[in-house]
Amino acid sequence: MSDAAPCMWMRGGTSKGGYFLAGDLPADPAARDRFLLGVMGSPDPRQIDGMGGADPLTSKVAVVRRSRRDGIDVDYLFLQVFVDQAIVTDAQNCGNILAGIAPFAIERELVDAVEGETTVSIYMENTGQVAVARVRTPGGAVAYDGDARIDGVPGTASPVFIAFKDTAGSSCGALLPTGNVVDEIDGVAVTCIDNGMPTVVMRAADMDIRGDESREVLESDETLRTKLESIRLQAGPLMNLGDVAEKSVPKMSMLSVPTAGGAVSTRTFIPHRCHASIGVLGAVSVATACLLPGSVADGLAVVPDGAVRELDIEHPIGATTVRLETDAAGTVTSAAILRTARKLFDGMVFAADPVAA
Ligand code: NQM
Repeated sequence: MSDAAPCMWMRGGTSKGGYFLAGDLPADPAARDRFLLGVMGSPDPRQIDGMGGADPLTSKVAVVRRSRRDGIDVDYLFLQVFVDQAIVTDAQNCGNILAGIAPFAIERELVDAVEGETTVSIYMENTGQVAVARVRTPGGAVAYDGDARIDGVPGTASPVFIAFKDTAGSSCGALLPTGNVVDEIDGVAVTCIDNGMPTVVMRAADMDIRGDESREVLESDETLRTKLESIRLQAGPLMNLGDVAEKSVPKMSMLSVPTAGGAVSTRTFIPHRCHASIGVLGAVSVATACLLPGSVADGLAVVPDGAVRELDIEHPIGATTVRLETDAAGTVTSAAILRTARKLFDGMVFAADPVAA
């Protein structure tokens, strides 16, 4: 096993991680995962011997290759490296790390930059869907500075516009994988939905919280965490995800009335830590639930009318705006989101041996 590889560290949206060309990593998935555990310094709650930031949001990896698929520029595989367990999982997508894929692909010359703006079509290997990203490329080089702002990231940066199509049932096979708009698990009404991210949506009040608590308060609530995990382990098989004990899906999103003029307020566990904000595809899935008559969001969410609807999904540090397009029947047909990304480091990354760690 190699103990070093070329790597670019990037912030993608409100997450951060290592971006690799597929050819720079061991081809065998077990050897690759072992190497990546060493890169991040996992398993260790502090990830002190690696690059991970002791948080699932900063312990992420993108593996990128030139695509052989028609009309697709690059293939992107997302890997979540657990912080305190020796687990690397491809069981979910990540729309935040996705924000760095087009810049990375241009930097690594997988895609030629066009003067002004470059469009990159990305096949998301985890779920077999396509995202199209647009990035600023003045003078044929990626611009990182700009005036776009996203909640959860200080300052401004160059915009990355991302559009998704056909995300319904990305991992679960259907938008509503249980066949129901609402199910009851442990006496709690839940909407199990997958519009890009398998998510169990429930009302905060039904989980005995207000819904406006901080990440720290919720993470220290052992009763809440135990209830959430019990519901999650039962929801996994119902959502066609099988045994989810060692998977990072489904996410658990608790809703309450919006407090800042948005569509709905959220607190989301991903699944064992509370998200500092909310994931991109997690927000798309929650926003989609808000449009479903009879879902647990019905009566809580404030939803605009029209074929194109912008929903601000409020979270602990602001809001994530999701733009949904719907057909005549009100079914969501596509989603779009604004992110930013930044190159942080480019060089060789060195990995400790995770077994010795
Ligand atoms: O939902 C965190 C993140 C994510 C995932 C998580 C994401 C998405 O914020 O598309 O971006 O839910 O594990 O990076």
